[in-house]
Parts: sequence; C-alpha cells; structure tokens
Amino acid sequence: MKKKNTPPKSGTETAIDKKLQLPEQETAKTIKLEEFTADGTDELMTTNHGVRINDDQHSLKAGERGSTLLEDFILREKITHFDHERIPERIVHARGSGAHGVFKLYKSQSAFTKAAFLNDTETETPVFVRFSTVAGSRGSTDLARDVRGFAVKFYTQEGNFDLVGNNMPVFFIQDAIKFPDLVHAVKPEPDNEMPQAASAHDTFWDFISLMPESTHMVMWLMSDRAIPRSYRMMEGFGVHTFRFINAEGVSSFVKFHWKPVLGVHSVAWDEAQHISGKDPDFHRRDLWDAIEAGAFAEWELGIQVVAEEDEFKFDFDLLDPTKLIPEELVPVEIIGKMTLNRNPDNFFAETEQVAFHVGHVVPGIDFTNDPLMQGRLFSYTDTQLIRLGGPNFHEIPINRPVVPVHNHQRDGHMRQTINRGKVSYNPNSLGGNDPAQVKAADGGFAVYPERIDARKVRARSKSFLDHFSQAKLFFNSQSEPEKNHMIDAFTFELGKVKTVAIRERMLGILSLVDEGLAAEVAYGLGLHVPEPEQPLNKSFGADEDPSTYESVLREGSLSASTALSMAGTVKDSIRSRKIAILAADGVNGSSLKHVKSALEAEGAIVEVIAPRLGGIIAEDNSMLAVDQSFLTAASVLFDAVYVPGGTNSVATIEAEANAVHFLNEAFKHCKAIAADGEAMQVLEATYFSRKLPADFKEETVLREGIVVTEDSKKLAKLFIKAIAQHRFWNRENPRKVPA
Ligand code: HDD
Repeated sequence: MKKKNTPPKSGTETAIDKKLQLPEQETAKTIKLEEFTADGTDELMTTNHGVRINDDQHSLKAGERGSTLLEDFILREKITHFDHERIPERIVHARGSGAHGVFKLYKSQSAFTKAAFLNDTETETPVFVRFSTVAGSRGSTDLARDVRGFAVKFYTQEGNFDLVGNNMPVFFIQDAIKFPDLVHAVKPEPDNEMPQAASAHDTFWDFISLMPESTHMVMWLMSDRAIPRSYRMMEGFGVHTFRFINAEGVSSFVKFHWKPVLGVHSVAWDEAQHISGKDPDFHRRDLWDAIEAGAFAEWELGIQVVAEEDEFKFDFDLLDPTKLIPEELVPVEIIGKMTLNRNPDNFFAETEQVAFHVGHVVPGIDFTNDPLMQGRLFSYTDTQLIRLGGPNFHEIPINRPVVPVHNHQRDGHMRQTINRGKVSYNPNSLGGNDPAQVKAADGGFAVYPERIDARKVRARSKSFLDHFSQAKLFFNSQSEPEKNHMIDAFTFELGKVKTVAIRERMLGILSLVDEGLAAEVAYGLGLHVPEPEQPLNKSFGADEDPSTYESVLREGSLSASTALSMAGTVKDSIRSRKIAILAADGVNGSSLKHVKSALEAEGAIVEVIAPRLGGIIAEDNSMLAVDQSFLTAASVLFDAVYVPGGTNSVATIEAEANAVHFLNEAFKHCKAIAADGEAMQVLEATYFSRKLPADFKEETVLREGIVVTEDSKKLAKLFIKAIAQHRFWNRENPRKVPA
C-alpha cells in the first residue's frame, strides 16, 4: 500500500534544534540531512504545493489536437521550475566532485590550539569534501592540466571549520588584488571563448611571464601534480600560514597538509589527453566507484607548527603564499585521519550548493596577515551571494552547522528559519537578552589580539621579493622522469602560445630557475634563451619605482627537499587499482580466474575485456562474464593489463587491432603488463616487443614492469608487485615512443 502523502517538513528552528540537541551530537548531521531528503520511493506525485497529480504525461489542451491552455498550473509549474534549474557556476573551481566522511584525531593538539575537534581524540567530526579543477567550466574534463581544489568542511561541535586548500602548497600571486587578473588570464580568451580548461594559451603565459612571483607555482603546475591519477592520490594543502591559539592564549603559526594513504600518483600527459576523450568524468567516477566499492578514500592530516617567536627565522616570509616551509626545516606532524565513506545523495543539493569559506574558522584557529588570505576572507561570501541567490545560503542543508544557530539576523531571500517573537535586536529586555554572547572561556570566538602599529600603504614587503629560490628548490627536488615531464609540459604549453615574444619572455624567466630547463624548452620551441627582460616584475603601482619591486635572486638554505617529489611516495599496495584482462573465446579459464582472484584479493578492481559483450567460452567450456568490449574500454582507463593464454583466445587478441593498440598504449604510458607464456605471440604483435627483457626474473620485472611466465601463481605475484610501483617511467628513455 502507498504510504500517506504527508506535507514536506519545514525546517523550523525549533524542530531542527530539537534534533541537534540530541546527546549523540555526532549523529546530528545525518539526522538533519534526512530531515530534508526525499528518496523518491513509495511516494505519491504532487505539485510543489502538495496537490496530488493525476496526469504528468499530457498538458491541458482545448481538444485533443487543440492549443494548450494557460490555466494548466501543473504544466506551468513544471516548466518554470525546469527553466530555473541552473545556478551560476563557480567563477573558479566550477568543475568538482564531493563526498562525505569523518575526521578522527590521533593525538590531542591542546598544546597548540583550543579547537575542540583538535583536542578530543574520541570525537568523530563529520566532513564534506569537494575536489575540483580551477579553470574549466562545470562540464569540462577532469583531466585538464590544472591545480586541483581540495576543500574540506569540518562540521565541528563549535561550528563549521572550512579548510579551503589546493593540491599544491603555494599560489600564483601574493596579493588578492591580482586574483581577478590571474583568473581572467587563465580562463578561455574572451573574444572566442577558447581554449576550455587549459592554461596553454597566450593570455595565461602573457600574465605569468610578467609576474615572476608566480614562477614557483608554475613549476608545480607544469609538474605531474597537475594531472593526478585520482583525487584519492593527491596531497592537499591549506597553503596559507594560519594561526593556532591554545587555551592560555598562546599563538603559533601553522600550515595544514593532507597526505593520501595511497601515495601521490599521476598519469602521463599524453594519457591525460586521451582520458579527456574516453572518459571526461574519470576522477569523478574513480572517487564515486571507490566509495561505492567500500575502498574508502583516506588522508592523514599533518601540521607544521612554528612558534610565534620563530616567525622571522626563515629565509622567506611565512606570510608569503608563494612559499612553502620545507619539511626538512619543520617536519610535518601527522595528527589525524580523514576517511571519505559516503557518496552524496544528490549532486546539486550537496556538491553544487556547498559553500566553502576561508573565513569559516572556530575558536583556536585564526588568520594571519597573508595578503592573499585577507582578500579571500571577503571573496567567498560575496561569491555565494550571487551563486546561491541571497544571504541565507547557510540554511541549505549541506552548509548548516551541526550545532544550533541563534542570532538576530533575519529575513532575506529564501529564508527557511521561522523565528518566533518580537525581538530581533541586541541588547534587548523584552526577550531576556537572548541569545546571549559567550565568554571566550566558554567557547566564544575571540580574535587573537595581534599588535598592529603601521601606516596605511599600498605596498609589498621586501621579504616577499625572492621569487626564484623555492622554484629552484622544487625543480632540483624532482626525479629525472619528473624533470623530463616538466620540460615536456613547458614545451607543450609554450608551444601552444602564438606570440613569440611571450615564449621568449618566459624562457628568460625559466633561465633564472634552471639554465638546463630553459635550454631544453627553448630547443623544443626552436628558440634561443634570451636574457631575462628587465624589469622582470611589471606589477607595481603607477607612482612607484620599479626597482623597488625587483626580484631578489637568492640561494635558499636547501638545495633539495625529498617531500617535493612524488617518486618517494609509492606504497606497496594495489588497492582500488583498475586492471584489464584481454580475453576471447578459448581463453585459459583457470589462469584467468587465478590471476583475477589474486588481484582482487589485494583489493584491485579487475575487468574482463573481450571482442564483444556478454560472455566468453573458456578452453574448458566454462562461461566467463565480460565487463567491457574493446569498443567501450580503453587502456588509458586502466592501471595495468594482463593477457591470459589459450590458443584461440591468443589468436583472436593478436588479430584484434584495438587489443594490440591497448597494449601499445599501456606500454607507452609505462604501465605494468603481464602475459601468460602462451600469449607471448600477442606481445610480439606490439611495437614494443623488441624492447622486452630477455628474461622475466623478479629484478627484471620490477625494472621493466613486464612479466611473462607459464606459471600463473608466479605471474600473479610478480604482476602485483609491478602494479604497486604505479609506473615504469624509465621506459620513456628515449622519451618519444609511438602508440
Ligand atoms: Fe579560491 C573557490 C582554493 C585563492 C576566490 N578557491 C575556491 C575553491 C577552492 C579554492 C578549493 C573551491 C571550493 C569549492 O569546492 O566550492 N583559492 C583557493 C586557494 C587559494 C585561493 C587554495 C590560494 C591560496 N580564491 C583565492 C583568492 C580569491 C579566491 C585570492 C579572491 C580574492 N575562490 C574564490 C571564489 C570561489 C573560490 C571566487 C569561487 C567559488 C567559491 O569561491 O565558492 O570566491
């Protein structure tokens, strides 16, 4: 029987507050979201005003073949709502994916901060995370070369704390007033709206080549960090230096880090471009599928804490967002773990409407004078006002704190709360002066009383002028393959730039980072490396002397920092990696099944790919299910590939151009490849057969990433070890491999 159609519950303050004041506070978020959820099952269809609908298929007409009547309120309501379904996409970070989860603290940080969620190791703090690219529109590809947003909303018992970071620890500019210029430069060019989700065009590099402060960040952007294998395999950074304040009022500086449990991994640039065509939702799907499969995404939260008295002990300024604190100088202490374990129920309601803000802090966490951070404190509320349509966006379920909200703010577009009584001002006597302000000792937010004694100026501190030592540090810290990828990335991006003067100006800047890098990129562009243009920096006020803004060339105290390379983050795990098995009728079913279950036992996701969908009949006449055909699958969507034996299967695969292409591409993108001894003839049909190792001992496999053996037990063991290494970048030497 259909259940009775009850009117939608209104989110009155009292109803919600009752729920939120349950003793089990950590369940409050779930309860609150359910309050607003319609699951679409076993429900009767109504209009938005609760009237039951009898016919949703036909509009009201004057006769069967007559015109539609204006009186049809059901049609009008439905079409009007549809016409208004879209809201403006985010001006930056429009393309994103979100997930729910929890944060659990390992060890109390009360020595540094009084923030309750960083003090109590018993509390599980609910979180919502949104990952994003920066430049592309909402429907653009996940695999653009770009910075990734990494925004975390902690629903703490003291209110929401948003850590609105990126997967790179520094930023392009030092002052928020340059943000609109940066974004205008990187977005599609305004005359023809091209290119989409790409920095490889004239306006971006024009701006960058005139702004040497962006050099460190573009080194990160041209590194493989800009093309992650998965959101689950990215680091996250709060970027700015924040303040911690403890219960005694003592403040220290802090940088936040997210370290992925699966290590930090990327795809190859050629692969990224192919994925953009084969599956532009690649990262979104990866996160969604992993969570659905129970392979929850995990990061450890790390902090670098600097005592207030050590503020000036570094050869860079802690307030400068183009600088990081090398881990060799201040180690990252791991303090907790975040697990993303639940997909959103509704993309629009949650992922699209979530509103992050750097200004959402809780007692114990405060801002610094980083001029980029200060400008962000304005921008995020401002952008929500246009995007979400008014000042009540905090009432949207995904944005609500899990603790009650009481103040005298009232009314405005789409107000949900029904405030009772006459009193909406403070102080008052008519309402017993409720709600009451809260003493700092009882959890009221009290700002850190930083001493300020200065003149008002539009200027930049001289301590912000060294734009190159950390760019050098980053380049010097990369492994050889990572450096090669950066050279290729600069050559690609500048190769897409049409204006030769911009290419040359950028080469001049690169020569200040590393002459070898500049020379290699210049070679690819068919140019000579010029002397850097003077003055380097074109970012100064009209009445200022450019020389006061000249970059300082300084040798930093470190020549390399291991934490800056991804090479050292390989974990001995193939959990949630995607493996393709290429098979056809006549396959050796027992070795296929053995290898498949060995991979699955290690947490990998294995798919059988065959000439057609349905099933294949193995040598022993058993039927094996097919997951994808060669038409729908592509090597770039997998981490590794295995070809089992079986005479007929091997002959079919060898003759199938898509299968041979699959293997060639997997080789080109440096992935692990395995074949039963019998399937050697398939490998011989590839262009890389001449590069196969003469033997397939463990050392060879772990160097080359290719395993061929008759023994399927040995094959599974070696293949698993090879996949865990992620990629065999040494195959790129010599680098230009056809596919
Ligand atoms: Fe920003 C969104 C991260 C500088 C202005 N930013 C946004 C998002 C992330 C960041 C992850 C997407 C949040 C989401 O998923 O909804 N932004 C950063 C980082 C920065 C940074 C790490 C430098 C350290 N941003 C920055 C500046 C300004 C902005 C300097 C402006 C002065 N950012 C915005 C914005 C956005 C935004 C226009 C667009 C959508 C939104 O806020 O909600 O206000």
